[in-house]
Amino acid sequence: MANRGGEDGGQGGPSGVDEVYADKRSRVVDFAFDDQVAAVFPDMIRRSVPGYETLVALCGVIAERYLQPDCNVYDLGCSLGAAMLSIHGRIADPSVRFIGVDNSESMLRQCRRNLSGVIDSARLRLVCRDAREVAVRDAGLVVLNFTLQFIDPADRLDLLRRIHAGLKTGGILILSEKTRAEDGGEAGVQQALHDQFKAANGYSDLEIAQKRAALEKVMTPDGAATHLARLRQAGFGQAVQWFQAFDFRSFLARK
Ligand code: GEK
Repeated sequence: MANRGGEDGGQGGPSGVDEVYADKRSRVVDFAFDDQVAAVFPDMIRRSVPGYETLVALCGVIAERYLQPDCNVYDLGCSLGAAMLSIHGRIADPSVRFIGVDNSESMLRQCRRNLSGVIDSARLRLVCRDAREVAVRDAGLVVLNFTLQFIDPADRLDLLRRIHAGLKTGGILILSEKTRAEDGGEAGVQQALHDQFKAANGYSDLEIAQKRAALEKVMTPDGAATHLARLRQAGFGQAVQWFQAFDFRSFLARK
């Protein structure tokens, strides 16, 4: 991950508008969650991930249904804290604690600003660390929203096993990912629809192409069947897909 927003980096637009890939680059470097991305991230993810706002809001509803008292809520790859804000908005119980983890200092700095004054600091811990190195304990809910896809595929099962081990009985994992259609024909349709979604949100063909090139080496999506099989292998007796918008899906797994 080499893009530090300098050298051949693009622009953060006015008031948080994503223009990171708007200008032609002589060389597209690997995507990184740096200061430039953190400054425009809410706009970037809303315009790039179909259904993102709905999915985040529904995380709060799911928490309301399943969360037990006196437990930890982990958000691994929390970015700016959207899922924690959604869950906190639905869960008034002061015995529930929030632990946000992200390995990008830039993202976590902005997350801290977003959450301070909203979630009581005594109930909130923000940790700058690799999700693979975090000990999960007494968890009622673990959120992995669009994070596993950035983790080395060889490490994914082990991470899910550790999450399963750290969940209380009855605790849940919400796993949201861009998925890869396993059928070649469907893959083409899904990619065309995703491109259409981004174009409808004002991204140019150049922006779409440069962003895709930047993500190529750092993001590795799996198929939906692979996710469900891996969740079961990790020990989750129950795992279902509860959401889909084009190729973006979310799974709910219960211990
Ligand atoms: C949201 N969940 O708004 N360990 C910890 N964090 C990581 C790792 C890792 N190994 N790899 C990447 N990240 C958020 C959106 S964005 C998804 C998640 C996207 C972090 C990375 O720094 C970034 O903040 C986040 O995972 C992925 O619902 O932009 O497509």
